[in-house]
Amino acid sequence: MRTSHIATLSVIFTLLAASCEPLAPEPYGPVPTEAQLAWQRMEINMFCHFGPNTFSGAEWGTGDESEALFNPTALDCRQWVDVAEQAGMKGIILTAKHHDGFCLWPSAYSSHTVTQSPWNEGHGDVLREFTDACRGRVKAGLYLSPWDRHDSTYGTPQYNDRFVATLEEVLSSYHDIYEQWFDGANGEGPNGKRQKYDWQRFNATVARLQPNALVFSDVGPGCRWVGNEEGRAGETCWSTIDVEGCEPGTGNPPSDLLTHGKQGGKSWIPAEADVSIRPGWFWHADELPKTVDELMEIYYNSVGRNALLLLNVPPDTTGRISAEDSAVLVAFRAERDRIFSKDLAQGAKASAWHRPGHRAKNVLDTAYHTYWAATGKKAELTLELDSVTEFDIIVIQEYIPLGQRVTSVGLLLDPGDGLYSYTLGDSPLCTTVGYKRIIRLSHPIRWRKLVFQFEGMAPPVINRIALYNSDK
Ligand code: FUL
Repeated sequence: MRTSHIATLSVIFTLLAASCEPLAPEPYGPVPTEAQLAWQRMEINMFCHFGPNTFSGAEWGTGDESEALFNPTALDCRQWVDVAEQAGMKGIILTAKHHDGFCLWPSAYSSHTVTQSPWNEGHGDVLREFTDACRGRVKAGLYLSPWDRHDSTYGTPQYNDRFVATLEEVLSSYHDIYEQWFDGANGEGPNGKRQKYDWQRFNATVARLQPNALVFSDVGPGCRWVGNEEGRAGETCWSTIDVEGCEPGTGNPPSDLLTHGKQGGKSWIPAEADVSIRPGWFWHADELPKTVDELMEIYYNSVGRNALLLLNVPPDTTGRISAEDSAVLVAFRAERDRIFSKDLAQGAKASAWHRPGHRAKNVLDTAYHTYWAATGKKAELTLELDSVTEFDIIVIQEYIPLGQRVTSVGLLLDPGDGLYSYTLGDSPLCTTVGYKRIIRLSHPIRWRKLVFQFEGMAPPVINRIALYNSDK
């Protein structure tokens, strides 16, 4: 063959190959950063409230309690990590400094720290032990309360300098931090004054020293408070929201807006649902953990509604997570595994109009980055199951790297003759989907051919549909 023919053929082949390449749809609206996506995929993380309150029985320390209070008898941060791993949690956030101002590390900017406590004869460092224990196993995050009831400069501009110096200290002395948790609480300091927090500087300090860390606050910028402490996102829950002019704490948007987010909002600030396994945030001898059923309800209302669940599990006075709490966490994990280990949609035939290369069958595989891309804002996807199947839970995931688009999902039960279908219920199955939506049906359905009806602000992009039976 002549060289010119070979060249022509190779151009044709290249063009053909290019035309078969799946063309990714354009992103729609704001999209998550890589760090936000990785964070959302963690799904359930652990919160650890630990400090002088653990020993005094208080929830909000006054700031003048003696450092002698802090004396865990058998601190074991590796045990926290063991429990988190067994419970299927991917990260742990520790209260390095709560409102009482006590620092769990030997801070150069405070004399109200572990150094002044009897624990390890003043040579201990909980943050060191915590971040070392997390390394390579789960991600570590830090809670630092700007509200400080101990610091004498609180209520003056010097306090902001001190808080920034403290942040710099913790963010540069330990390992990588995946989330910096800023509590919006803003009460009075020891001199009766309130502080005007310099949020811009606080956020910029995190961005400079831990560029991959998400900043949690009531209004982000990394992730936002869900607006309640019950672990409940809205039935409609957008990861988009408008927060211009808002500030954590005093300048918060209405909690309803935080719970639901805003369709068409300008910023991607997904919701984090923080809730405690016990009535209090800190460990108290007379309190008991929630039951598995209560935790499952929380799971459905948070992870199942496009939020991340941050479940607080407070270590006790020994410095370990109590046997009651770890037992219920292991049972909570076992219950999730029991329900969600067998996807009944596997083996089904999926069909729909689709953009080239992004076929309907992609909703059935477990690869994260393959998806079905619909051709219009209203789109149907048919799942023909192997046989008549009983299910009562439907899980749907939008491929959020291309934005959150879906505004409603309905389901038709097709008798298979193509002539007519039954609508399931009068209303759609759900409104928003987002990263993950878990729909619990009021009663199990036995059917074979299902037609999902999607509507979106832009053509839906779905990376997963799965069916489960909670009874089996
Ligand atoms: C609140 C605090 O006042 C509570 O003590 C707890 O730390 C909770 C997670 O945030 O704002």
